[in-house]
Order: sequence, then C-alpha cells, then structure tokens
Amino acid sequence: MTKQLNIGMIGYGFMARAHSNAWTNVSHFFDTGYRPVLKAVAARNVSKVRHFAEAWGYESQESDWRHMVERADIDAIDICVPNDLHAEIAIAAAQAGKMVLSEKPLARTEAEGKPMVDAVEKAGVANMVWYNYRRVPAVMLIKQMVESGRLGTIFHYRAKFLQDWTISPDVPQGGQATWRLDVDAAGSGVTGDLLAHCLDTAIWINGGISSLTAMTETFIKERKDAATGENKPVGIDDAAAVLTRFANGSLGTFESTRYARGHKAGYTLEINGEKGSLAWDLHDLNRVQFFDHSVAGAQRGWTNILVTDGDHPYLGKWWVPGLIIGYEHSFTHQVADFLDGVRTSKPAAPTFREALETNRVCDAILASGKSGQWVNL
Ligand code: SOE
Repeated sequence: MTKQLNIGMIGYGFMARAHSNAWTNVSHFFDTGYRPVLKAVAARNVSKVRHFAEAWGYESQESDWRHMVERADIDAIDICVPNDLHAEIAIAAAQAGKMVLSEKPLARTEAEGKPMVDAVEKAGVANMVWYNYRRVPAVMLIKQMVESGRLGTIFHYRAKFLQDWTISPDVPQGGQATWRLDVDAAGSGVTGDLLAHCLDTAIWINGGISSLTAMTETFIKERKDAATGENKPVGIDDAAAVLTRFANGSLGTFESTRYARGHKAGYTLEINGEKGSLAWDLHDLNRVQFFDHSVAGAQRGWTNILVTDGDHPYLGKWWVPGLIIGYEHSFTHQVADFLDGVRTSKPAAPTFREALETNRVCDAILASGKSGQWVNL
C-alpha cells in the first residue's frame, strides 16, 4: 500500500524549485511505497511564498518556518534556504520528529554541522543532504565501474567546477539572489558551494582524503551589501585550487572558481587507474568516456558509453532506451533513493553524518588557503 508523505518546503529559490519538481515527479516513475504530497511551503516574503505555492501546487503556506516544523500534518522538512539557517531549522525539525533533508553543504562549517548530526541521530529521523550529482546515472556508472575494479589501482582523481557569474564588481553580497557571496550567510565561497560537490563525489567514489594543501583567492575585496548599499569587505573565497592525498594512495587535484569566463556550471571529473581511465562532463551528462587499456593494438582508445539504456542506473524507470535525461532527474533519483531508504530502513546516502565529512574537508581547504600549509585530516 502506497503511503502519503507530506512535505514541508522551506524556501522558494532555485533549489526549492529543483526539489519540488523531484517530490512531484518521483511517484510517477519510481515505486518507492510513498507518494509525496506538497503540503506546505514556508518563507518570510508572503507574496513570493504565495506565488511559489500556487506555481507548484503546495496546499498551504507559512511565513515562519517554526510553525511549519510544529505542524502535525508535515512528515518531512526540506531545507532550501541559505546555509546559515540550515542548522537551526534542521535541529528544530529533528526535535519535532520530522524527517529532515538539507540542501548542500550540510552547514557552514563542520562545527556547525555536528549538532545537526547529533539531533537527527538522537531523534532517530531519516535525514539526507542533497548532493545531487551522485545521482546522475553516468556518475553512478563510474562509481560502479571503479568499485568493480575496471580501473584497477587508482592513481589520480581530478575534478573542476567552474563558473563566471561573479566577475563583475557590481554583483552585491547578501540578498535573495546573491547570498552566496556573503560569508555570514554562506560560510564560504566556491569551497562550500561548488568544490563541496566535487569532494562529495570524490569521497564517495575514491574514498577518504587524508591530507591536502590549498590555494584560495578573493579577487574582489569589497562589494556592496545588497540590503544597505554600503561597501563591505568580501569574506568568501572566489577561487580555490586544492591538492589532496587520498587514503587509497591516489592523488587528487580539485579546482573551483566563479571567475572562469565562459563557464557557467563546468563540472568535470576524470579518474586515472592502472587498467584505464574514466571521465565525465556535466554538459554532456549522459556520457561516460572510458579508456580501456585491455583493448589491444590499433583499436585501443577512448570510447563513449552512452548512459541511456534500461540496464544503466535509474534509466529503466524513464523512457525507452536511447532517450536522454537531464539535470533535474538527479534530484528525482535522490528522492527515490531517500524514500526507498525510509521504506527499507537502509538510509540513503549521504546522510547528515556522511555529509559532515565534506564539511570537514572544506574547513581544511579554507584553513590551508589561509596558512599555506598542508593539513592532515
Ligand atoms: C551556484 O551557482 C550553484 O547553483 C550551486 O549552489 C549548486 O549547488 C550547483 O549545483 C550549481 O551552482
């Protein structure tokens, strides 16, 4: 029997749209035993939240998330607000006995995230952080190929996440669209926002990071505060380049910036092993590039695996073989896995505890960027 699961969404920005789309679609394609219902959405701006509720079909709205967390008719709280609010909301939601899903990163720092982990574990409620790129079928296939030993010993893990939307000094900090530039709201710049995705995928595929050194930079030192119009020092990192050692002996190189002209969401990764290499590019997200060293002679070379067939991860649930899917599907897959986890009591990853590790690595990157020293983790 399919059970109804009432969702309480907090926030109405871009991520709230991505998640609402996933909650809406999941039961049309995946049989998880649950049918999510968009029960309520909460945000302070009454007219914007009303508009959002109407656009997405939320049954009700709240202007204070605290009311929503206390509502008996809400089963799961989905946090899609700036990072500085994640901890307070997640802890209150867990204490009220709700399942809790948080947009990434879990928190601004590991120290802030730890009580969130304690709260969900103490309350025994289902919890998950939205590192959605794990659920791109091609990325999942890479994970499966690495795990099954297709690459043999791994030597290198390389990832980049490049953007260019903050190059203009006129972009303010703070406010609805630009809170990611305000260190108080975001905690960090590209490290927590973009590198966190690369690190989450890397740790999941290649295991833990044992040490690192980083170079970080803030190119524009002052920006206007969106609320007051006053110039204020910029506290976030605009760019980060990181060298890591993984516990399995491989070396990692990671780069992230919002100053790579021409790049809007340039997430790429490549893994090099003894028996072959794998590569993936978000802008060609249904394709895995594979170099198989076991192919002999003249036919050896990079090949394309189009991840569009029924036996590829998640693909059997969508269209007929060969048809492509996109960015939004990664969120639907994450919801499907979350609901499966609730049904089977095998929590979907990353849980708050697992995602805390990414916060720990981000903290080390920021510390190393300041000190210029290697950090052991
Ligand atoms: C930033 O522009 C951003 O929206 C991130 O916050 C997301 O996590 C990333 O997936 C795309 O870029």
